[in-house]
Amino acid sequence: MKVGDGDADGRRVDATGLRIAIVVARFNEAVSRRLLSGAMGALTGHGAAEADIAVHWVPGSLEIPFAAQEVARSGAADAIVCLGAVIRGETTHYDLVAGGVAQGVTRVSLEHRVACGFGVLTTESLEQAMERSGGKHGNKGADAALAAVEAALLAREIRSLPAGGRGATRAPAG
Ligand code: INI
Repeated sequence: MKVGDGDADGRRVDATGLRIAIVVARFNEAVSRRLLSGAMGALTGHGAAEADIAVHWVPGSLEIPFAAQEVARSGAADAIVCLGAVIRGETTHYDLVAGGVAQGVTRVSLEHRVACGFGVLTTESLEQAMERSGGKHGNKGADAALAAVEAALLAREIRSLPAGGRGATRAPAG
């Protein structure tokens, strides 16, 4: 198997033994709880032990990057799943929150080299958020959880490759 190869559905998602942190925003809590439920179900359904999953609540999605950063700095998690719901409503605050959380989580992931799944919904309405948190458009919490596991396993695999060895990236000759 080459690095990045998947199983039948294209994913490598055996979460057995992984330490996983879920950072979830209380804002729009009804939606967040559905995302959390989807994430927990996906993780335990793919082998993660409940005892290996820590759930950290934050006030709103803007606080997610900070909490994710603290988890990453502590070294307590192999993967971090970020969950929240940013719903446009009538406020321009939406754009600040939606942009801030996406950029912040990406930054934490890259700077701390920890896999982060992004399950923060950005929707026009509560109805759309419901549809994406266990409704007709699936559960983005579950998707984010599996994405984080897949990325964590990929990182583990890449880091275990011998430097300059077979399968590692090399500069082309000449
Ligand atoms: N936080 C959310 O998670 N979703 C939202 O839709 C939202 N809106 O629309 O304002 C929201 N705002 C709160 C924000 O995340 C912070 O908690 C707040 O600004 C305090 O720092």
